[in-house]
Amino acid sequence: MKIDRSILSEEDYQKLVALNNPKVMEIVETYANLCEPAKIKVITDSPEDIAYVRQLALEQKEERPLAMEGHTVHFDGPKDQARDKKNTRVLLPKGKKLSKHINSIDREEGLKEILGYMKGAMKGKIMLVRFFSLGPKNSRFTIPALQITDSAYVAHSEDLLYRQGYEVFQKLNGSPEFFYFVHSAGELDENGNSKNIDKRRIYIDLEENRVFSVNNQYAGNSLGLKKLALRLAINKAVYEGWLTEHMFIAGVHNLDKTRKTYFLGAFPSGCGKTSTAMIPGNTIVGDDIAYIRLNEKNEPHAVNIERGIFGIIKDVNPVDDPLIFKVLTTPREMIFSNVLVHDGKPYWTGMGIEIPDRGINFQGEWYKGKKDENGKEIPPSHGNARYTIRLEDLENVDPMLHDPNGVPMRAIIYGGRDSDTSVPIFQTFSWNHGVFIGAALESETTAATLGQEGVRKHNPMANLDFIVVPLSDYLKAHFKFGKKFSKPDLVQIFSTNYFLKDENGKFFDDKVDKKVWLTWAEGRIHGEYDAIETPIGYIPKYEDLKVLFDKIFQKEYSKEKYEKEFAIRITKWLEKLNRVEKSFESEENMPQEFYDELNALRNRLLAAKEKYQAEIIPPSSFE
Ligand code: SPV
Ligand code: MN
Repeated sequence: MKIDRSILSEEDYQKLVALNNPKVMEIVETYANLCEPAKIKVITDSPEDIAYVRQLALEQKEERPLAMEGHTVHFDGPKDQARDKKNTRVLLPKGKKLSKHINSIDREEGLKEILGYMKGAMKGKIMLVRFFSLGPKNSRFTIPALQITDSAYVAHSEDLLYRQGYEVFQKLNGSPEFFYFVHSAGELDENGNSKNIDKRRIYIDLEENRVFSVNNQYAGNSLGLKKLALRLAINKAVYEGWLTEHMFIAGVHNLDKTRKTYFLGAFPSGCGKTSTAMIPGNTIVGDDIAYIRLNEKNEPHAVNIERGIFGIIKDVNPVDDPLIFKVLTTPREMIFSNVLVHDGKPYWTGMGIEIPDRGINFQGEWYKGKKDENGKEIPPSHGNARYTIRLEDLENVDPMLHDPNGVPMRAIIYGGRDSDTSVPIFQTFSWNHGVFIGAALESETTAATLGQEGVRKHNPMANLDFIVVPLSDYLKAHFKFGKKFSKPDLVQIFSTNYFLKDENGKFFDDKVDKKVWLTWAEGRIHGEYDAIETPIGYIPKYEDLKVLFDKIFQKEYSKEKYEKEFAIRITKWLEKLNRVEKSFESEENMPQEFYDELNALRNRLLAAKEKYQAEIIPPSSFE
């Protein structure tokens, strides 16, 4: 190893040697020499090594202790509060092409740029070398992952969110088959935040299954295992015949708790994915990223590649999210990020108690009415402030979380933030119809990415930010996957919309109402309810929803409301189809199934418009 041995202790060196993996050695050597850290620390799965990282985050002031035992807070810089889509690019080798929706840069040019930014980026800092397992260990789903970072916050977060994997690397027997991530927060300012935000870059190198990330700290940009690994895994899955999705996994229970059916669901960031996975009465396997593979009987199974939640904290309160709220307010190891801190206690918007009018937040010293440089009032906590916890800390964690075989997938939900087009829930007619509905997903933007909020954007499978292959290849992989199932109807695909508004601009539904839609969907899979066939798919019958609202919430559900929210808005749907068609217009080699489904849906809508001579058709018309 050609490395300055004064920065690597014999003990740490031996931890690397024990892996007997030439590629690991080469990577550590390369990036130690490039980034020039003052010290290299190799972290195994041992409790002492794990504790070292936790302690280092405090010593380096990347995290500060809060009053409650185990709780810490981390602040990202004012301009580093969400994923940076603009500066996240796929390194594109000469001659390769990608969709216009996917940011890319010539591979050689990009490598030169980002490795240039990484040169000497760890001067005076400690380079941490960490090993993880994406997915349960000892499983055909497992992908080993190596993280190099100079941020103890990044390494600590990953410890809460992922399964430790030094042991997995030991079992690799020297194989070079793993993902790796090199991150540096870069030069830091007096608050410990990345200084050169204009040089923030996240570059994805599919040729080498690696991602470089520099001059940032926000987890969605910095943590290799999270959205950076998601991108590498999508590429791997699409060409190997399985799926990597931006999906939660949950066990949906029927009301008398005699049955559990596993649902997966894709929602754009900030659109109810975690809260759907956390519906009371159900169990959670994961809230963000799933790998889905067929077993030997051609039945799809899914695993959560994570073991924790990096969740949006806004509006987490004892009424809407009692189980998460309890975790956030009791002693345990966990990290708050970008909340307001006053007297050692964390506060956030929508927590259900009064927030103090001063404290420390992501902008530093904060007081009520304080304005930013553009004269805009600074909120006490950022809209994308988050908590990082382990799933096992939740009472409703599913017992199959670490099962190496995953859980059987029986349903998928696609849902976006849609104020005026689709109904609260419908069931698609087939796998292909469902894939089309996923591909046609649109959503109004939220605080989870930098940029304006509330703009309608096309977001296929809620995965667009992470798709690094031509969209046509990605969709083909979906259509193909369903064809292999042992039975064509093994998986049912549903669409939800929690954000539909009435004529006065008010949400039709309460947040908690999603339990009714999910309970209905679970029943549909087991043949419990009849449904109404409409041009967009099967919708629930009023009588069934009335009973469910009564049983679950002892709430009256009026026929009048049902007729309004489940009306088929023909014109709005046709407009949506036009937008989606246009969005895919420039894609080459689109799968025929996509156009078959698009045309069939459009024709069904037009036929209904003709038959009922109306633009908005209430559900009773279709009965
Ligand atoms: C998301 O934005 O989809 C998240 C949080 O899950 S992040 O880590 O920023 O991706
Ligand atoms: Mn996500």
